[in-house]
Amino acid sequence: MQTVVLAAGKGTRMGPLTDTVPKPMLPVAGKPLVVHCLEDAIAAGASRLVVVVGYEADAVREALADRDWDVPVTTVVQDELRGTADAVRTAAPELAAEPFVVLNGDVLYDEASLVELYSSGPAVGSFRVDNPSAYGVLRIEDGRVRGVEEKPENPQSNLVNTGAYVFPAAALDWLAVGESDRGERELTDVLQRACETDTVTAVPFDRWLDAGRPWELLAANEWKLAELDRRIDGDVSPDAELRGAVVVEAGATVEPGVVIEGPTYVAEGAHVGPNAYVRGATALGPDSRVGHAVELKNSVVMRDSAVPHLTYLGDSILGRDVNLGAGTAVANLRHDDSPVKLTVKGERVSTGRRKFGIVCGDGVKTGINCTLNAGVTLSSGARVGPGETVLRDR
Ligand code: TTP
Repeated sequence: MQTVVLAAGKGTRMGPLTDTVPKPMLPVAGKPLVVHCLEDAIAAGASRLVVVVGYEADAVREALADRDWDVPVTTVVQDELRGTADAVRTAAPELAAEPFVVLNGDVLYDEASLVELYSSGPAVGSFRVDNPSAYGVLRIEDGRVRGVEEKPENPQSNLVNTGAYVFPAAALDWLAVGESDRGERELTDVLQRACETDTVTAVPFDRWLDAGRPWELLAANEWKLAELDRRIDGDVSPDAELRGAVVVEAGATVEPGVVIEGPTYVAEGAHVGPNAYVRGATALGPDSRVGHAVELKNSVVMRDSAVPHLTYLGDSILGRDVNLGAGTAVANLRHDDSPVKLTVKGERVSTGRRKFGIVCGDGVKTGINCTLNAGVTLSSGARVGPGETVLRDR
C-alpha cells in the first residue's frame, strides 16, 4: 500500500540534540531513526513511500537518497509546520487515488503489528498505556473507532493513538481541515471524518515507541540494538574480548585490553581502547573515540565525539563532536532511587528511569575531573571548566 511518512517536525522536545540535526536523522543502532521507520514499512507491505520533510530537509533528503530501497521513495517538502494533516496534504499530489497508510517517522512500531495494519481496511494503530491522559485516546464503541480525544481528563479507555493509520482513498479530499485549538491542522480531524463515513478498526500494537524526548531516543536504541546479530567487520585486536551481540563495522578499530559487551554497535571509523570497558546497550557513532580506562554503559555517542581517558559514562547521550575531559564522571542514579528528571522545553519531567545520566548537545567540552550529575543537560557548545561539579543544566 502507498505510504506517507511524516518527518518534517522540528523535534523541539528532543533539544538540544535537534539544534542542528533533525530528529528523523538522530542515530538509532547505527541508522537514522526515520530509516528504521521506512525499512519496517517496506517489510510490512509499503509499495511506495512519500516522505514529508521540513526542518533541516536537505539532511533527511540526502540520507534517504544515499540508500538503496526495494520500493520507490520520494520526498516532498512541507515549507511550514502547519500540522500533520497539512503534511499529508503536501504529499497528496504524489499519491494515487487509492487507500494509503500514514506513519510518523519518529516512531518505532513492532513488525508483526505493522503487518497487521497493512492488511487492514480503514484503521488506526492503538497501544495500551497506563497513563492515557498524556496521549490521544481512542474512543471505541461496538468494536469501531469513533474518534480520538486529545489528552482527556477522564479517558474512556487506555488505548492510545499510535500515529499509524490506514485511510480510504476518499480521505485525499478531506485533508484541508481547519486549525485545531493548538493552531495546527491535525490528521486526527481527518480520522474523525473517516470514522463518520467508514468502519474504522483499531489495530492493537504489541510494541510502540514515540521517540520524542532524549530518554526515548535511548529507549529506541535499546530496542533496535537488542535486534542486532553479532558481526565483526572491523579491525579487532586478538587481545580484545567481544561478548555477545557486538557489531564492529569495517573501518572501526578495537585495541588490546578492550572488553565490549553486547548489544553494542561500533560504527565505521570509531576507535575503542586500549583498555576500555563498553557495556550494552551502547551505540558508538562514526569516527567516535573511547580511550583508556573508560567505562561506558547504555549510551549513545554520536559521530566525532570522544571519551578519551579515565571516564565513567552511563545511560547518557552525547551529540556530535563532544569531548569529555580526562576523569569526567557522570552520575546516573539518585541516592533516593526516584526516577531521574530531565528538562524538556523548560520543565523538569520524569524520565521514568531509575538510571539516567546526561544529555550533551553538539560541541560540548568538559575539562578534566568534572562531575556531571544525573539529569543534567549541557547545551550545544557548552563548556565545563576543570574540576567543576555540574548539578544543573547549562
Ligand atoms: P510532533 O511530535 O507533534 O512534532 P515534532 O516531531 O516536531 O516534535 P516536537 O513536538 O518535540 O517539536 O509531530 C508528530 C509527527 O508529525 C512527527 O513525525 C513530525 C510530523 N510533523 C510533520 O511532518 N509536519 C508538521 O507540520 C507537524 C506538526 C508534525
